[in-house]
Amino acid sequence: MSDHADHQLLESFFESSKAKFESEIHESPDILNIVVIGRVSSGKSSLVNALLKKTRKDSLFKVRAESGVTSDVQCLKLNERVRLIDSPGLDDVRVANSNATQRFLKRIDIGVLVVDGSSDARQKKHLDDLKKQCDIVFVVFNKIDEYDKWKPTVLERVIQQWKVDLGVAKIYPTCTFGYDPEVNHDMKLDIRGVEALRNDIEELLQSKWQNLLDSRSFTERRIDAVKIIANAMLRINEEAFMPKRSPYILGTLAIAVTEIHYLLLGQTLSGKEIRKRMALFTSGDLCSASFLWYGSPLAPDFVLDPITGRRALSSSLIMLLTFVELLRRKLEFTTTTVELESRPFRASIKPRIEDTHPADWQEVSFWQNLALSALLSQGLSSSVHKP
Ligand SMILES: Nc1nc2c(ncn2[C@@H]2O[C@H](COP(=O)(O)OP(=O)(O)OP(=O)(O)O)[C@@H](O)[C@H]2O)c(=O)[nH]1
Ligand SMILES: [Mg+2]
Repeated sequence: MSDHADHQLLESFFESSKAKFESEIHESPDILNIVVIGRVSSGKSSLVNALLKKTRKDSLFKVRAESGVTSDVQCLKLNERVRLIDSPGLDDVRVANSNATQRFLKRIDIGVLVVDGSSDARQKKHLDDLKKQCDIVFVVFNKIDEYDKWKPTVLERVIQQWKVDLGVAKIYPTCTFGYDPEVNHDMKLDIRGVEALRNDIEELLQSKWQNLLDSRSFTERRIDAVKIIANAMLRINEEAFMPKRSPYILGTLAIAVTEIHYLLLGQTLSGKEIRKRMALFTSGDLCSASFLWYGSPLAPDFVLDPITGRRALSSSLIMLLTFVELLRRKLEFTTTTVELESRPFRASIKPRIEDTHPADWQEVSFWQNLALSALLSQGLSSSVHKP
């Protein structure tokens, strides 16, 4: 990780001086969206101000006693990786406000659902909608000051009822009173419970963000991995149609595997480790690769064998792609993982090589395109962004 990234990681996301409003929300796989949603006037904008440690004077999000104050999704970029978004109330009588939030529900990584008052069925629906879009939802029970005049057990019972009705184990009781500029000036800000929520969101962000960093730096290194694979494949294309091809191909594969390992993990592998891992590709369903070890018994010296030549190409490419995928996903190298992770490559690579003319195999761009598209479709189908 770079010094810059280290520094950013230590910084509180909610205290970032670089925070700025964005007029448009661009979709980006590298940015985490934290969205605060909830019923109209539940205190969403107040909560966002409180999370950002704002005072009444420098509050960023408008707070008023009337309902429907926030009429559009408002987005604040906390840093290069995290956005905090305030949304118009759900169930707003102004349907357009509510719709703006409904549309936005699709792009959420972390949801904060704000509820207040007594439990009601609509909130369960909002929670279910939110859960469909993101793995993590913090439920906040706001306006606890409204229970100050009652015995503490009343608040406890109300929160317990919310927990049961929403089916959640944890609810953050908060107060975010005082951001409305029209409150009496002698009234102090009351932001009880917000710190506990902020700490838990920050903790989660650190770990989620680390995952994002990992996947982003993988994205940057993937292109170098593709170059290593394409160059190895060019060489193997020459070797695959040579008699007694095996030691040459194996040598080329071993070099490529070592380079890929170093590129992705920053560590070298011993010759023994390399052989052990490559041998995994000769067992089970992958025995088609075993020809690599022995050469084709049908191909005496100086007789070219196009069928095993082709097979050597596809098996080699599948092996290299599987190596990248196992390293990216930090999986152990076992017969099972090799078998599983190579399966989609086997399905896609073999026909792509069968259907092309041998002249194509002499082009580095052919191998680059093939490797990149295989890795991309594999990356999209696995859940690297979700810890
Ligand atoms: N008593 C009490 N009032 C609060 C609290 N938090 C917010 N309010 C008040 O509730 C009203 C609505 O607050 P907002 O923060 O604007 O609520 P919102 O959910 O953003 O509202 P919309 O954007 O209109 O959906 C304001 O009058 C706030 O002062 C709280 O913890 N306790
Ligand atoms: Mg609001």
